[in-house]
Amino acid sequence: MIDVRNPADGFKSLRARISSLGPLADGDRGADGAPLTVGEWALLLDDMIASPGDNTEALWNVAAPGEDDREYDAIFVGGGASGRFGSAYLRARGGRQLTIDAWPFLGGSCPHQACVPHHLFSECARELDLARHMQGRLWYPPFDDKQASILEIIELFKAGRALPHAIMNWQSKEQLDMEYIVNTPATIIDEHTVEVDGQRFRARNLVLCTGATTIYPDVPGMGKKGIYDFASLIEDLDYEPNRCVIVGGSKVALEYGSFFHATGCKTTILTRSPLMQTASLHHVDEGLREYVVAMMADRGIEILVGTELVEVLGDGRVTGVRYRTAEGDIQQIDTDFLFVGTGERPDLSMYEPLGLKVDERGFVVADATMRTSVPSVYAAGDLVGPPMEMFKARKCGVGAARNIMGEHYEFDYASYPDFLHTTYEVTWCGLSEAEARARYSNVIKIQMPPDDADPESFALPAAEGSMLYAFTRPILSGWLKLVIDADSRKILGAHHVGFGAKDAFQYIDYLIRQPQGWTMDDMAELNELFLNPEHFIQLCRLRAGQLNPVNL
Ligand code: COM
Repeated sequence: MIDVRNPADGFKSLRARISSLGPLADGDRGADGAPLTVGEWALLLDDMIASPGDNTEALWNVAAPGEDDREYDAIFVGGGASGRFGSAYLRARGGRQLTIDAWPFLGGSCPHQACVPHHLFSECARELDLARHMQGRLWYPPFDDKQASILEIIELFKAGRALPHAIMNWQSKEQLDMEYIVNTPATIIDEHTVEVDGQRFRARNLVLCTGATTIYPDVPGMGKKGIYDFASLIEDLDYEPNRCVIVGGSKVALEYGSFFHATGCKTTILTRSPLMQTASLHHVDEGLREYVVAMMADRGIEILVGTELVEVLGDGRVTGVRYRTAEGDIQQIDTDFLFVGTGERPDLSMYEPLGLKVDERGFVVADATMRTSVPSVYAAGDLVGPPMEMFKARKCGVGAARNIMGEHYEFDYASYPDFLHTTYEVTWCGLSEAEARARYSNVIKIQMPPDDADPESFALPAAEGSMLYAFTRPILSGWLKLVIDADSRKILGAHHVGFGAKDAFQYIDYLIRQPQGWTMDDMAELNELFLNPEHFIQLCRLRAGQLNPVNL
């Protein structure tokens, strides 16, 4: 083991080893007797990630005897978003926690293979889309479809990911005062006991936060080279794909498909259900869905609905796929890159000693306090099912911590705002128009462009990020809708495709879920900074004078 907690003990050799790994800026050179700096952590983690076989020792950041001898309130198994945020909260409440992760860093898959690279890819997709659309106009040069390399963007991410990892370890130790052991797996002994790095630790509670991984379809040829999911794409891609087929219609399929296609890698999506009509997404407004899918098709992405992958072709490496069409015949596409976006499931084998209740899809059953079927054992994050989103993981982890520390805290993670990226931000919260009409008798909507306008000539919504589209091809500038109960004037749902949409939705979601609701008049009282990406404030103000509001 390497003790990273006590700078006096064995630290000189660790510091010397880190110095030998690469150059350190002056501000990142730790003084003798001082804890590791972010720069030192980054060098160490970069090396551990690049050469795991040479770096098998666990990193211990655990209180020494006499420093804190209290019983642990919780051991968090997994130090991703839920484990790290739950640990930080529990520690901030004065409790004692231990967080364990098999990777050498905290933060989990998010900064390593999932959300952080995905956001980098989404930003690339957006930039590339604009550059391609604007080519030959203003200062935009001609767009060469082969100018963006998927491999190069992934290499860029991998070269930089040790820094976020370093911040997670440094912040968790130096600022959040957490105890952790990383770079070694945990073994569950019973509902209070975990073995890690050859030692047993006991706690009042366990919080299970080990996430989920992609399920691959069970079809012939699945083991070939050239087949990736969001995680193996980062770790294993070693060539530039020229043609992409995506199997599945999940969020991941839309997001990565939009990215691959924007780089110039022609992409086909094979999906059983129409995009955004899968069971894993809820409250999707049909108008928003149609705009999203139409804009993906407009970019040239081929979306084959009702299809099923039947075989992966190739001698060792993927050269094509065969699929069944909606009509039942078998077709073939030549491709050198198959991406799997069929959803994720947890591996629960390590929890067998606990006898946890599991639902029909394979997720751990937990109630709104995050308690599992086993007293004293909590579960959080992707382990308990969708949404596989950051806010839910973090709030679940914090919810478990709050309950462990004696508060009664419930988090209904089944009701949530949602989002995805194509080359746009796509956000939605509250009810879809159809859901609202099923529950309320007098529903109106404020929508841009309105149903009776020609979107090719109606240049709204337009604001940050969409002005160039609005002035060159208005239909590309986005789409938005507010769903309102005209009787109470309360906003029931908000749906937006565009840019900057995510920022607004964090607050709109909260406001419309207040017990007293959030009316179109409340919205009209906000001070909008013109132009703003949502337009909701000024559009509500245009209608707020009406005693009996109608569609806009
Ligand atoms: C974010 C990881 S990249 S965590 O949620 O801060 O732990």
